[in-house]
Amino acid sequence: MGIKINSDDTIAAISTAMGTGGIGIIRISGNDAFKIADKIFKNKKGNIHDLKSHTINYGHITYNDEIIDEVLVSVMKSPNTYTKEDVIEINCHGGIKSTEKVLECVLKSGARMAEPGEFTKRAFLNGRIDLSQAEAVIDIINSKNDMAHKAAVSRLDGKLSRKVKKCRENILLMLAHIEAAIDYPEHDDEMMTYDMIEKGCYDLKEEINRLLDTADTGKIIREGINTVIIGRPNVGKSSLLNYLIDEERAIVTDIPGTTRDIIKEYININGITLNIIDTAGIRETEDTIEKMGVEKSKNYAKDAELIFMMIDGSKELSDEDRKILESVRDKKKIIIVNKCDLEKKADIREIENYTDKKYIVEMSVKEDIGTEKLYEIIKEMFFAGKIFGNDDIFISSERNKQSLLKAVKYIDNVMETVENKMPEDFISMDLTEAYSALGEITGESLEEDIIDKIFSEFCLGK
Ligand SMILES: Nc1nc2c(ncn2[C@@H]2O[C@H](COP(=O)(O)OP(=O)(O)OP(=O)(O)O)[C@@H](O)[C@H]2O)c(=O)[nH]1
Ligand SMILES: [Mg+2]
Repeated sequence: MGIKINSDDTIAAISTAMGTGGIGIIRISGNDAFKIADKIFKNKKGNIHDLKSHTINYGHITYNDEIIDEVLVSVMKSPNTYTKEDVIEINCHGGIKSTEKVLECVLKSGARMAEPGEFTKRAFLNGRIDLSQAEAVIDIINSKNDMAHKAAVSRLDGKLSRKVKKCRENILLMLAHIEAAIDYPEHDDEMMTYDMIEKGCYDLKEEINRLLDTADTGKIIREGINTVIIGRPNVGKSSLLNYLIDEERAIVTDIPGTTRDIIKEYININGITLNIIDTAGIRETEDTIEKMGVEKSKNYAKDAELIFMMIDGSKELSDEDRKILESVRDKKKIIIVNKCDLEKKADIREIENYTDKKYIVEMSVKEDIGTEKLYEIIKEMFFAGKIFGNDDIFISSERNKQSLLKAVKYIDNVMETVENKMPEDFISMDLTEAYSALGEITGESLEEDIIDKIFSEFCLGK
């Protein structure tokens, strides 16, 4: 399935989102991009080959003498293009029909439909960007909040790549030193080699661990925090959801048992995304539908990364509250004591038995009291109150994390070998493995099918 670097195919796809819009863009890339465009693009200035590179040109797409659309065509000659190949971008009128018809003309004139992510894959295979930068492209497209966007842009700029490359260079230096020691044993001062390797590994491990430390934060920034609101019926869970997303999304009534099925939404709070779920109030019930909802609530709570456990502060704590509190005792949670606009009946000291007091917030969704505190707690819980700068690098993909962990494992092996004064060949072997594990991040040492899989998760036209 993989497309080889020497593929002669010229590929094409609609690169803008499907639907109606101001402009739709059809992108063509490959050796025949200009030839194909020439067949269908009529303009006053002449052939595409005669046009200056990196210019935008007015004209019409025509097929069998029929005018298909009025367009602007960008002509970009290799190698300074997205894919490093000849690239044509046809800007036509946005609209499902116009873009589809122009694409159809392009395909009939000799281009092949691109696979998802194939343009970016070509940029990678042609050496313009490495794999971590290619992954950053898709992260930029998918980013749901400012922080995720900023982190992805910094990765596209090559910040992570440069760091990984530096580590790999250091490993190569160590390998060279060992090779020399093996080839010219008469010049080798064994102690010096071991000392040098030990110091090198120590520094390397520190550098990699620093990156690994960012993995949890990186994942949260990229994917958001999976948050579930739970509590007894009628405490105000759906009201909180509606408040947070600023929309009347969930039905709110004063009848306990209003929410039956779960409702998923996502919200941004100061750059942090919460993937939030409102659930059915948990209670013993004979109602079949409600019962199913209650089961779902419990299951979602089990898998959540953060729980908003809500209590009605205007009522005394009930056994049902206690049972729910107990069931989430070991989870990361914030206990929200709602309806603080009414007279307080719930005993906060008893609630403190279930969590650190700093994670209890008295709120009134109705009167907009306590939300700022809620946001502060979340920030403190997940980012330890840290503010991130432009230079921060985050490991946000599980794939990258696994490669780093693998590298650390081999470096540990090397350190053990050195400690036990075992032969230098062992060191070379493990260092080579660590070198290759790090290369997986930039894509220099990855199997083709894994690379294919990564790009297949891209969207069409990118
Ligand atoms: N006084 C007061 N009433 C509130 C507050 N928050 C919610 N309510 C009211 O409490 C009632 C229940 O609110 P919901 O948001 O439907 O409660 P729920 O927890 O989703 O209930 P179920 O879906 O039945 O589990 C509604 O009448 C809300 O208007 C608050 O802060 N103060
Ligand atoms: Mg509800």
